[in-house]
Amino acid sequence: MKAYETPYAKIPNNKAFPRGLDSLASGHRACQGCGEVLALRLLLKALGTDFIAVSATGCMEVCTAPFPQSAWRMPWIHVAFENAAAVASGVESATQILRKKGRGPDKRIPVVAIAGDGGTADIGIQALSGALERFHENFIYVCLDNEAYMNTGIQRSSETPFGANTTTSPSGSHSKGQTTWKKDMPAIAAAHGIPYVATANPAYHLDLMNKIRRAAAIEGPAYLHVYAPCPTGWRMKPELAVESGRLATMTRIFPLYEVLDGLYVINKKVDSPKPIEDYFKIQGRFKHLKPEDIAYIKKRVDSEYEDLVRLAETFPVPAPIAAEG
Ligand SMILES: Cc1ncc(C[n+]2csc(CCOP(=O)(O)OP(=O)(O)O)c2C)c(N)n1
Ligand code: SF4
Repeated sequence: MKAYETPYAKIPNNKAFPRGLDSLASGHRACQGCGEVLALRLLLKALGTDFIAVSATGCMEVCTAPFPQSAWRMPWIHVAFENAAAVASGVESATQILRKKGRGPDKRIPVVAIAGDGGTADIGIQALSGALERFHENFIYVCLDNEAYMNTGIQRSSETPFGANTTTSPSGSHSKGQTTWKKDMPAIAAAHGIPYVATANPAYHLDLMNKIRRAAAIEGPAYLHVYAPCPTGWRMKPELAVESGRLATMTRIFPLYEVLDGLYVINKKVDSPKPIEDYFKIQGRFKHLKPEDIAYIKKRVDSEYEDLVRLAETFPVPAPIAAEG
């Protein structure tokens, strides 16, 4: 029981955060209304500056660090598209060795790898799997999932949702957009038996901030899968990023949950979901979908949500430790 008591005992739910300097400076170059940079800012604010960040190539790296400038107020390394997890795990091992030799800081320094869905679920998955398996003590991996390769021109990834129009999964007379379902990265991460896996969404900002702090508090690798609304790639009005985040969770498309040493906790139960059409109609990438396509997606979304509920109910986390809804 102790292993999964730890994150909640250290970081309780809905803890308020002090106002103060953002760890990500203003002045970055993300698009207007970008929900991904909002998520990144909240994550970094929750962590402070006592950590080391490792960024794969992707929107957040491109927008925050055009040489010679950087918006990152902590040690930050930009690595190649495919190897954020490998580099972060090497840095983590180096900090441990220095600590043991008495040459490093006397406290644990989290090393946080940050990558997009392409950098995580596609090209970076081998490095990620290796890092999770090596069980680094202070290793956190954050996938900012904007559901396509955005900074290179909205190409599909294995996280692009079924039916979405991208430049490489176009909709038209012979095609309906993306033909595959989202790769279930949180389940893949959890299958490595690591102590902490969570999904998060910047529309639920305290939940998101507490989750990264829990990830930093536990000893062992942690994986966070973060919903990252992208007005540009999703063909959505810039003011709707947070609204799309709320709808994603309230329609069950992006459920909020944690996996604590293999035990599932749903953080926001959605017993009466909002109509899934509300989510689709604000995003141009879904505008070609027909009622039968939407009915198919709804059926599958509901069935996956029910699987999650079953997982959470079959092996429940003891009540005092479970998250609030
Ligand atoms: C080995 C390699 N292949 C391709 C590229 C070109 N490239 C850079 S970023 C990127 C897409 C990144 O997509 P994602 O990880 O989803 O991040 P996003 O831009 O959407 O935030 C690609 C294809 C590269 N830099 N290195
Ligand atoms: S393309 Fe999307 S994720 Fe990238 S900076 Fe623009 S809005 Fe943000």
